[in-house]
Amino acid sequence: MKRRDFVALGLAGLVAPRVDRLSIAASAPRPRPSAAQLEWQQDELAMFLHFGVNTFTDREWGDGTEDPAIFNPQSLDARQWARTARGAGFRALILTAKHHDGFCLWPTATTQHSVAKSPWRGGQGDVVRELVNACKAESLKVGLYLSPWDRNAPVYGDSQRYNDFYIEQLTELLTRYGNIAEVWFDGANGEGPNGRRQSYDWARIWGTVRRLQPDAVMFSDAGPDVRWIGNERGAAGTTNWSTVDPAVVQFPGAEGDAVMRMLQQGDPAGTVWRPGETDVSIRPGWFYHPAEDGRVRSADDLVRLYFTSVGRNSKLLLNVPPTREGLLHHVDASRLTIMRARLHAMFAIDVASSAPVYWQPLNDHRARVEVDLRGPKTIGIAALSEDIRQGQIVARYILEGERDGTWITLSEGTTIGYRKLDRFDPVVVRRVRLTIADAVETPRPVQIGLFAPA
Ligand code: FUL
Repeated sequence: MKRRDFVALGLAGLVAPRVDRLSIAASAPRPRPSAAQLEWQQDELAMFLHFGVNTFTDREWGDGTEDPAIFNPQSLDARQWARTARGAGFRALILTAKHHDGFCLWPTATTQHSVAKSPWRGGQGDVVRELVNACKAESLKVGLYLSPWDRNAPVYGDSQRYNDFYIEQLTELLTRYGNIAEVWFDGANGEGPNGRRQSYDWARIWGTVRRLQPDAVMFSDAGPDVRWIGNERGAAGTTNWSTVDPAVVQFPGAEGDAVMRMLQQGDPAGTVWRPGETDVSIRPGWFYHPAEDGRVRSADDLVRLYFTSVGRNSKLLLNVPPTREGLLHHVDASRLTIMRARLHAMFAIDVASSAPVYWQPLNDHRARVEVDLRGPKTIGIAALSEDIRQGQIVARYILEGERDGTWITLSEGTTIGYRKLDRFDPVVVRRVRLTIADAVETPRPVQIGLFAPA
């Protein structure tokens, strides 16, 4: 099931917002990432696990009337999830502890609608606990998705009572299982015009997470720490600032063109650091459906997703849904292994790694970096990075290579941020230069990695 889709807006027609330097200068100092946000970004890859009653009913959105007795993953092995993820280079697992159907994957005191009423492990099971143990064993971080929209809770729509109920669920999850690295707040709501109207107490919800897990990052359309990227297709904006204007997206599920643009592109004049997370599934659906076994993304497609997410200053949250047995499907697992091998081979040799680099400031907003490759080198991929500990400032750049004494353009772009990956036609060059053609602050050196064509 899809959320709002940015396609409707005509992504191709988007123009990078003009950088208004005067308004930026007036609002100094520029935002920088917190330690938790920095680590979140450097992790690059997290795995999403959509699992629950939908896995057994073959649906994407359950309606809350499911019988807990259907939940019975005979061979559930969270270690297999964690081992697969780690082997493929993922650093965190994020589980749907509760999806919109309200079924809880941990034995909660807040409702009967949970694993405790299922036949799995004789009603003694706890998927969250098994996930946490597996992550510990494989040195992975843990993230939890707790759907705000709940189609089972009788108090949903009775705002005060549901907020209390939700806080209680959150408190259980954030106090029983040790460190939680990311808490995921989904913005979906399918109640429709005649449905129940719940007004969420976001200030209280976010405050509870900060208090109970001060090092966790909170994800939602409105952050506060990391933001949704605005689509579920795996594509961050080619212009993607990690700063946003918080007034534009004030709560999860906010709609409108300005909201979508802010999610996709951020805002160079934004007053808060809120980098974008790109969530996308390895299969057409978020939950496992046997009929989709033949529609798992290819390894090439997964590599492409890495370029359009991590390679556009975002983070990739790739969903790999466990089967009814409670295992990652072997087809999905093998695609991940091949993806990792391809990425590894692609970025194994940086021909610029030991090359002398010359840094030349041109004026307050322009600068140039030149890399002398000391001999002809065939390249087809560039990896650019700003030192985001200092914030993000590049607004436009041109990358050129010197071939037989003439400079030719290899790629051009707007933002760089944590990592910008550009692919271009293979070319033999001796020198490469990056011109920062516009920056919102005095330019600082940008790191350049150069790799053979893949
Ligand atoms: C959406 C939900 O409605 C989908 O079921 C899924 O969980 C996705 C990640 O977010 O808003």
